[in-house]
Amino acid sequence: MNAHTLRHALEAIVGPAGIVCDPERMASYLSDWRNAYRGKAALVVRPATTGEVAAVVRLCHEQRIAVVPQGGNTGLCGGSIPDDSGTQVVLSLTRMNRIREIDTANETITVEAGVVLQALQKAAAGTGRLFPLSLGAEGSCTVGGNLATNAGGTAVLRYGNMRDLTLGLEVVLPDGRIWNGLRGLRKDNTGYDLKQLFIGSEGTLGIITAAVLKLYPAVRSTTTAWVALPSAQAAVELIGIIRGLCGDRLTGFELMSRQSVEFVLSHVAGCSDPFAEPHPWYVLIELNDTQPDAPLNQVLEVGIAEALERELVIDAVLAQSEAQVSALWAMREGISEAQNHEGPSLKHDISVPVSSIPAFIEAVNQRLLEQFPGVRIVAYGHVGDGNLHYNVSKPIGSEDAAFKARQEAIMRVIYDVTMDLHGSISAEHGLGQAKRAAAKHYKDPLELELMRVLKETFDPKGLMNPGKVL
Ligand code: FAD
Ligand code: 2HG
Ligand code: ZN
Repeated sequence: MNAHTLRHALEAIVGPAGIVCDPERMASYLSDWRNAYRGKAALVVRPATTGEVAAVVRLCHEQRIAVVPQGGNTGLCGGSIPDDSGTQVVLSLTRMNRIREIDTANETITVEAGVVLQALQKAAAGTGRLFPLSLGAEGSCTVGGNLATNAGGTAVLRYGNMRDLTLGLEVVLPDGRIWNGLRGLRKDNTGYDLKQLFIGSEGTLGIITAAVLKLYPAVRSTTTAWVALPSAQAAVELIGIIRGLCGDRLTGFELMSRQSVEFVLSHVAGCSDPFAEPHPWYVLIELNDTQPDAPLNQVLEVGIAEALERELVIDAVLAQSEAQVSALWAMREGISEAQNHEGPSLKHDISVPVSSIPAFIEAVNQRLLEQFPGVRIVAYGHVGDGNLHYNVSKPIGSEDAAFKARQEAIMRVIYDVTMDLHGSISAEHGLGQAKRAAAKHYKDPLELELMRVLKETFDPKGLMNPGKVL
């Protein structure tokens, strides 16, 4: 089928509003927001219903055309970007943006894959409930992308990641059949849990078109603190103290190195250092409660007082207003963007057991600075989940190209230590195209073999997001 015939066949399914084929309008679908990944496509198709997705996928299956699912295109591993053959079809889910049902008695919400995370949060809030997934890209990323990457974010400590928040899925399979698994059941032991195969599969097993997600009671009290620490080890001890006092009211515990904060102070408008002096490490702590006027400040103050006594904390401020809460979170959420202003950011989204975080940082810092003098280490992240974004920026004054040439060697140092500490080379961003080769190198061969068996079973023609994950 030539490009002209393909366009007409797809247009007959989705109508003219569902086709993007002029180069200017296609551009935003063909590269990511950092411009780190770029591709070409035959065209972009934007179906508006599950039936249309199924018909598009069926046609592509018959014609052996590869399909690249795309949501908000905020992913950090190039998973939603086509290759450079110009033959693949990008299937954007953004027109599938309906909230299908809110069942308050069952505490569930059924949404289509193209619903933007922030719109989902607002719909939940409108019923006095919470949808807890929260991340920096929430104004643009979609539920389908969150599911396909098993997104994490800043509230995983209390509520879990996307896997934990999902009860049912509707999926268009690679041959165009529709699997209706939209069940809102909290208990269902009728064999293998198929939805979990699609969650985190990054569009390689099928296209998620809708989901039944869990709702939680709205948060009515919040306390937020910005705390300076002498070391990462102190952060690990502090989280133990705070969790012991607060239990699951501890919602966020985000670690940031001084370098991370300095980048934000230099590049993100309106941010200012809460302390007069610089300190080696910071954590942003958030406690939530469903009770109004819960005494969270007092509990946190008790924890911080104990930590001060044990010299685990240097200084701390508790936010006194909504504006201060937002300002502290803006510092944390601004790191990713701020780092882009300092040249290429080599991203390493690793996890190790929480207890191994200090050993990880010490070993990698030492090896990197020995082997690559002057590199700037931007280590931060969801330390309560054992998840660090151990990103690296080039030495001041050096060339981007020279730095990028060292990418592989830098990555090896970081991933070798990660594996020594029984960790993972992707905690929450997935593999996409960025970490496909690394996964082949570092993942257990038996696990890879089983993944390949699954891929071949679901997608024997290899048409679903080829070149990603495996
Ligand atoms: P896309 O980028 O469009 O796609 C991501 C992957 O999912 C691709 O492989 C794509 O093919 C596949 N896909 C998309 N939709 C579907 C579908 N309907 N069916 C099947 N496959 C599909 N991630 C975190 O986990 N935690 C964070 O804290 C976090 N913070 C971020 C902060 C910033 C500033 C940015 C830019 C990104 C951040 N991310 C984070 C990464 C990203 O936002 C998430 O991975 C998000 O879940 C991707 O959603 P998306 O709709 O943009 O997906
Ligand atoms: C975060 O936690 C995101 O801010 C983005 O996962 C991390 O840009 C990154 O490396
Ligand atoms: Zn993150």
